[in-house]
Amino acid sequence: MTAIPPHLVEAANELLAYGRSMQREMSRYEFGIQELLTKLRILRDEISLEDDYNPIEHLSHRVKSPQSILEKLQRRGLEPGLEGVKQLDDIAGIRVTCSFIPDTYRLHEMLDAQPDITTLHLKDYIAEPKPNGYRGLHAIVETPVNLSSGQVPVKVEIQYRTIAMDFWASLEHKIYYKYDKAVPERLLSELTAAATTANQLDQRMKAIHQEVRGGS
Ligand code: 0O2
Repeated sequence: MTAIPPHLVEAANELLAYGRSMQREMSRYEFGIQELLTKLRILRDEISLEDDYNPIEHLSHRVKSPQSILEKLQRRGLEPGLEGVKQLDDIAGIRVTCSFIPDTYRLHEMLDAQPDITTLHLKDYIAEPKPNGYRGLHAIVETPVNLSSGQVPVKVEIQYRTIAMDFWASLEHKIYYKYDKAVPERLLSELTAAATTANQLDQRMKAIHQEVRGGS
């Protein structure tokens, strides 16, 4: 049997070590997500109990896929590697789908008020939608995760949307990929108009809800 040349063994070991550190880094994002999901579930259950009202319709989460990470690193002109990854804010993501617009702000404020959460960046695409009509409240937050080796801060992007905002964004996302990002102009205008309709629905549902609950 021919011996494997030492430089190849060394290269393989380096690759394995790199893979392990990448895996360790990615697992931290998953732990950060779990910490925040627990906080959001506690808020949901407490509000349900106190106010007899559930402000969260749906919670979903994801760690960005390697392909999506590579694409973003390329777009930003960052090195494809651990250092580049650390510069991205949305490797870990949670989506909070709420019933009504005020719930999105309320939940963000409640999380932000917790002592172990720091909001690093807030983008209010509800007050100022994107030109295509996209709406949502995006918060990049940092939370500590306690590992066996000590505490590490983890960044997570939380997107708060109403059901109507989420419905619109899901369809827009599907259309965008179906047309490989070259969506016909007519469909783009239709989508922007549909975003206005979704916003009108949100406003009307909010008004009805507030009337039913006596303005609370
Ligand atoms: P995924 O699969 O959801 O992670 P960038 O990410 O570089 O475009 P930035 O400033 O980092 O820009 O992020 P921004 O503007 O806060 O929004 C990023 C995320 O918000 C997107 O993530 C989408 O989830 C959502 N989003 C923003 N704009 C739109 C939009 O016009 N339509 C839809 N459907 N979603 C949008 P990713 O990384 O694109 O994808």
